[in-house]
Amino acid sequence: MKFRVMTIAGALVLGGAAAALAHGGATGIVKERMDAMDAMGDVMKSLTTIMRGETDYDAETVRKGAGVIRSHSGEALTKLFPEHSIEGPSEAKPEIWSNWQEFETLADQLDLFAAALGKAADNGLAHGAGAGAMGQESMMGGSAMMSEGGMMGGGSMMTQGGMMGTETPMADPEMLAQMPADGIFNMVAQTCSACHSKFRVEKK
Ligand code: HEC
Ligand SMILES: [Cu+2]
Repeated sequence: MKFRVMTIAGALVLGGAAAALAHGGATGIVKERMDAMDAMGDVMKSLTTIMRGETDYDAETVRKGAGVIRSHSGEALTKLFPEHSIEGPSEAKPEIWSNWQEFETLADQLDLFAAALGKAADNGLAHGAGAGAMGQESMMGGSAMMSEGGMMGGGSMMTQGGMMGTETPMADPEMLAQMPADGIFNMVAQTCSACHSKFRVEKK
């Protein structure tokens, strides 16, 4: 008994140390934004299993997750990046501040897509609940709409590549809210990646 308690306590301490190490001992605003990013990472992880059909579809979970992402996007995100705040273990690139407009646009895009995901939560998956294999396929393809043919009612929405380009105009929120949840989820995920590939140092 005593041993077991000690083991749990030990695990807790180790867990804490691992978390601190993961952030490389970051403090202040750098730690704050890492924590915010991690919170979004956790949401994306749990929503991924839903979008792939590996977990039962639950609109409320999707809505809540979208809300968490939204709370860390837009201005909430950009205000965690005061000019040249690259102390210690930060993986932020200096390009953030020489391309601030683009960085801001991506943060706003995340807000837009997260809001749309919240609204689209009730739409469910493109191929219906339980279509695991298909869901997976759409995750991989990065575009659920592709295989939906005319569902989105127009070719322009299909070419997501163009749409995710940072200079492209924002999509119409009403239109986004009509999308299957996994489709808009992919757009959220692509926004994370777009910003990371440009503004975050690659992990060694
Ligand atoms: C507008 C740009 C931008 C967007 C959008 C963005 N990130 Fe980040 N993210 C960053 C930057 C920059 C860093 C590096 C921050 C640092 O180390 O100082 C980062 C770091 C992270 C980290 C590592 C945190 C750590 O502990 O060091 C995770 C996880 C992460 N982001 C997840 C996400 C997820 C998930 C999304 C989308 C839901 C997302 N990010 C959207 C810019 C962005
Ligand atoms: Cu970290």
